[in-house]
Amino acid sequence: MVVLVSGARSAQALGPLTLLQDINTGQSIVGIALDGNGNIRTSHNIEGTIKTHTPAGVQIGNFVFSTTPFESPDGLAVDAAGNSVVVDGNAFTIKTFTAGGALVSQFSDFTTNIWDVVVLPGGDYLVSGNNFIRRYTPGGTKIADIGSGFFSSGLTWGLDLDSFGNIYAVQPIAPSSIEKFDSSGTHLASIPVADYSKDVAVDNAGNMYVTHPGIDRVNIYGPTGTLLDAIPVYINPRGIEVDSSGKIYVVGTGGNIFIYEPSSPPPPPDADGDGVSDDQDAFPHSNTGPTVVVGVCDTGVTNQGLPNGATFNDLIGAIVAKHHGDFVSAVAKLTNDWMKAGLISGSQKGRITSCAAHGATAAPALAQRTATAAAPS
Ligand SMILES: [Ca+2]
Ligand SMILES: [Ca+2]
Repeated sequence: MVVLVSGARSAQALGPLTLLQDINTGQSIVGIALDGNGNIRTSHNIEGTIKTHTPAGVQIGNFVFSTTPFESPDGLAVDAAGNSVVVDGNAFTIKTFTAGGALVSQFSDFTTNIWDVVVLPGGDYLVSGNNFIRRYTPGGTKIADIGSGFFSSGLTWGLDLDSFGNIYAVQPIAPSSIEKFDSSGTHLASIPVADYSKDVAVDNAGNMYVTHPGIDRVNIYGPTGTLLDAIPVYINPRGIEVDSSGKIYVVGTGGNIFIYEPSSPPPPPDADGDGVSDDQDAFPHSNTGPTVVVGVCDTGVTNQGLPNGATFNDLIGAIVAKHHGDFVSAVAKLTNDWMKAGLISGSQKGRITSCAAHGATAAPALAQRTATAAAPS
């Protein structure tokens, strides 16, 4: 038997961090993104270039972003095609380049500075600016305004997404915080962090890695803001990324790309928090209610989790029945199996099958259950 844990993810001990690489580019860096091949793209604000390095530190790309000091690359992202999407902070423009540096498109819908950009799974861009996050198509059509009014200092800097598509945005000036929104823009939480923060990266477990340039430090916070660790980073850390294996990439105006590895990498995503990772879970979004409920009938029997990530309610909900009699016998078979396995007693089996047999209340819910079970998860 598996004991279900609550849906909230707990803070993970990362263990001591090992510095794997120190790549000195010789040029001040503000933004960083990882491409689909694990290579590192960086924006160099003083030199006006975008560079690509392998994780081993070999430079494999370098193109001129701008030759005028009034235009300067800031945050950057890499889209699914491998293009560099770059914030031109001073020119209030988003510019998209091929990996080789050919300009693909650009747009400006801004009257003040913009700071960071992320590419959403569907290809749209999220852009942070003074007191806003906005969603655009790559062509520059505004889709949505997110977070207006949540940034009391009037500034929004670094952006990142977690493995569930939630949005994290840095409010940099004191009192500094990470503002968290769901993928549709609903505000979820305001998480206090140390003051004067620049960028944020989020790992699989929901831990947040925040650069604090004023104190030359990266702080690591658990999902609810517990300070887990602090890394001294020389000098002036700005952009930060974390990859799916838990490696941390930090850049700063000192010109270095530092790559750290935690001794205990974060666990893979587990959306329903039942201890079975999404890729192993028969029901990644389990019904984890406390008791077995059939239709509108609460059996009072504990809703247990099984080793494959299914719960009793998941299995009952997944029954596809032609008519009510079919449904009742499918429930009887399931509960028989559970009783044989020693998971429930005979009287608990009786309570579940009795609820299933209550045709008058179970019938309307049956249609809904069947529709849900048939829909792709
Ligand atoms: Ca799970
Ligand atoms: Ca599950």
